Amino acid sequence: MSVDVSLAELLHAFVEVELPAAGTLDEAYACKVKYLGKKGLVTEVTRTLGALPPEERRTRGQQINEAKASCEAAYEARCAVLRAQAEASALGAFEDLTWIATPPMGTLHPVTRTRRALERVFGAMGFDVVDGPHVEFSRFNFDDLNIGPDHPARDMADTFFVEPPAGSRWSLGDLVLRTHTSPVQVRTMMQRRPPIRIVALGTVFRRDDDATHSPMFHQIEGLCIDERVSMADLRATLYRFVSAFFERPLEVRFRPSFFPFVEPGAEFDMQCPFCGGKGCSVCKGSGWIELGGAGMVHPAVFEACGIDPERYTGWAFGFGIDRMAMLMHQIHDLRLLFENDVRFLEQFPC
Ligand code: FA5
Repeated sequence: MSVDVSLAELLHAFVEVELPAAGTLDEAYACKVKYLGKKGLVTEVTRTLGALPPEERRTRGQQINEAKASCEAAYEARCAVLRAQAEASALGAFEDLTWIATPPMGTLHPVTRTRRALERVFGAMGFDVVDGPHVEFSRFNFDDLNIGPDHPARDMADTFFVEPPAGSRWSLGDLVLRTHTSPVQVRTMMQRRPPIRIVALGTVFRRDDDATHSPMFHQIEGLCIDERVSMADLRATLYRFVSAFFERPLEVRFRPSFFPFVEPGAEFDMQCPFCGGKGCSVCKGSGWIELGGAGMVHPAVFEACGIDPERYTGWAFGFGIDRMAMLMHQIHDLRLLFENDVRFLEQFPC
């Protein structure tokens, strides 16, 4: 806006200094009167117009009108702020007499909700939900799953070993915090005879710690054993699961991979439930989301568990529950799930 210096100074004093200093609506109004009232400072400037030559009068008049409009706008804006402040402090002073009757409600943790949803879907598909201990025998966690003594997963760098109680018959190295839910496969095969159709969900532990890896996390394991069970059944089951879980038909694909306890082994992806496979920010444009590992139960595992590999075949799969919760709730850092910050957790009301 083009105004001469004195008009500019008046404008500055009103808009930048006196109006912001007004702490109440009354003070703001007094300030307005001082500048824009009948005897106000800006109005005084208007009175000088008559003494000007006609050609200057026009330009000057326009400048004064613009200055007045700016003052009015600044006044309205300041009043809006003061009104909001007055309202907020009136609310703050208000005592909510119903508060005692409505204490804050707890909600289920997003991982618990995801875990229960998984149990519901697999339960409806005919799977028994079974459990296993967190402190596990190395034998069940590794050996019986065909993970040999030299396998890198056994390394102290990956596994939390548990010191056996003094005087027990176990030596250091015999007990671990389970590194996956797959030892529940072993326990189940040792306890039950086929046909077997179970899922095991629970906490697992690894020496891992970053935005996508936690030292304590959750997995789900699926196991199906019967005569003539095939990789095609596995794929159909995973297809039915993801479609039921996300309530829309979603494709599943396998990529060849290696896990010592399955042969053949695969990693499996599902079509992105957010874009239906077209590509979006969640699936990073690929249309697919990695879920976990799967494959046909290795004959060596059957033998270790006393199941006849000539008669039975089986498949197994496993994936991370926390990653599924992150996907469902669009959480980008896994660690948020375990920091127990109420401000984060209360964003997931039941
Ligand atoms: C396994 O743990 C196999 N037991 C899965 C399996 C079961 C394969 C049956 C074949 C047959 P993996 O190490 O890839 O596989 O872990 C499976 C999933 O757990 C991963 O896809 C990932 O979603 C999740 N996961 C792995 N490490 C972490 C971690 N540190 N924090 C959070 N999630 C993790």
